[in-house]
Amino acid sequence: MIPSRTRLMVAAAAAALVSSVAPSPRAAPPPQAQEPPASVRFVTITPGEPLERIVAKASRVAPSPNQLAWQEREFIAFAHFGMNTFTDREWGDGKESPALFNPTDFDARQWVQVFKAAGMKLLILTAKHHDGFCLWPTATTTHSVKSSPWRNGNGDVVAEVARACREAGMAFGVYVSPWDRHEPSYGDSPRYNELFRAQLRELLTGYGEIAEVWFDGAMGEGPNGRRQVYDWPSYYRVVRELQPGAVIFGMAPDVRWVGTESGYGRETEWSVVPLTLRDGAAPRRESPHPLDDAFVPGDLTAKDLGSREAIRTASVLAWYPAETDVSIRPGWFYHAKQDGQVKTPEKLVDIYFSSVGRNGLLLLNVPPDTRGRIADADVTSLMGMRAALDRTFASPAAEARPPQRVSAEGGPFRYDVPIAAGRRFDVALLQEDIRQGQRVEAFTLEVCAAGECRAFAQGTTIGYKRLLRFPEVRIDPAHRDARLRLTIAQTRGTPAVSALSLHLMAAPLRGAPALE
Ligand code: FUL
Repeated sequence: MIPSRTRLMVAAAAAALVSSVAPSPRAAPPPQAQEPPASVRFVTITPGEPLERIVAKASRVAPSPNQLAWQEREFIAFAHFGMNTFTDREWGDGKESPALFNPTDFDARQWVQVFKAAGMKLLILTAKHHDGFCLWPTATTTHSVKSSPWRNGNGDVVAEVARACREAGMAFGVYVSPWDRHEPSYGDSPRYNELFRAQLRELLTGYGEIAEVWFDGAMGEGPNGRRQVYDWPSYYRVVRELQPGAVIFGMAPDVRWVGTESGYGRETEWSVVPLTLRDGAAPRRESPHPLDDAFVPGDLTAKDLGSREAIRTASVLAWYPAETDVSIRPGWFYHAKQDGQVKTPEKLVDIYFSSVGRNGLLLLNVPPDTRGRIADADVTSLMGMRAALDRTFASPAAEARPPQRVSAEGGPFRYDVPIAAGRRFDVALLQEDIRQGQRVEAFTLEVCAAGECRAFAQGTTIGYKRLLRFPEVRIDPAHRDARLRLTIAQTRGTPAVSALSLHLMAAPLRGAPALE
């Protein structure tokens, strides 16, 4: 939806089957791994450095504490709500009368109850979209809830949503559009930058802890015909000062847009990617946010962001993980005419496997309606998705956290996990301990029983989490020695596999029971 983005559809694909391989002998445990070098948030590469050294450097890049906390949330909610909800539009032009904003039965607690039951861990609210209408009673403009009939102009959507989140133990975040089609100062760069920082300050001081600040790159002409030059580093400074625990999404160096709004991430998704820095600017090593002043915002939409080929020519490699945003409906905002087009539980499960299951974070938008509530159709789909995921992951056919490494000396890294006789599975879950970085480049999964191993799935990157689906495999009830074997064929140094398990996919439950 934003002009600078190229839409890129990455189709979901089942893991390819590979042919059977000969059994490998039971290997002796590997020698004690050497103490890994300390991990870092970024590395710089000097021109002409050999690829092997670049790869070794890449293997040391790891998330900041904020990035780690963000990644562990896995599945989070987006709520597009505002003027567009009442005008039935996706992008307002800023000329809308505040009189139009009037939810009839606003209930932030109902949103949070639904999102929590769906397993989402954070809620990001569109505090201001491109039309400039502010959902909080800001002092910076009259174009806000204060001028609306809702709660006689005494309402504050941001406060009610923040409170509902706090009460339910859900983290809270804000989308604040820098592009503002209402604000007269937009395009008068210094003046608007000042106003935007003031809006940020209000949002980041008045509503408790903010876990994520969402900046997209949409931008247009100001009313005076001039183009607004955003002072990004000054925006980051406000966030860093007022909410040191927050990550900044999008036009900032913490979390990147995955590059598509389909909900499908890349099959090979690296969290360590090359970054472009401003000419002559260098990262500030001593800072907790070393890239803020040098970072050049932009969308990374290429198919390959982090392979050996992609990092070969990098000058800086940083931990910059992907957030996958998608809406449960065709639009980002609620439109009654789309009530019949809410994504099914099956589709949502597919999206989950293709976002969380591809080393990304899933940011699923569920737009509240003109009442100010989540509509029934959306609730039903979300609950169906949750039930299917819970049932799929409830009783693994095999599980180890972390799995035991059994590689022979000098051979590829191998891990073995016992599988109970008679079990069936068609899903594999793999995780790397990303506190140490992201290292695995290629792996194969085999099932070994009665002296034979058969490969049933393979993949490239793992990262924080990798989910693979494949045709069902069934362990013969007579095979009491069955084992799952993970072989890492290519890696950037010693891998740290933290979880490995097998599951049987549950059929998504249509018409799952509604919330009480
Ligand atoms: C984009 C916006 O233009 C869309 O309206 C929506 O908010 C999407 C999540 O981000 O940049």
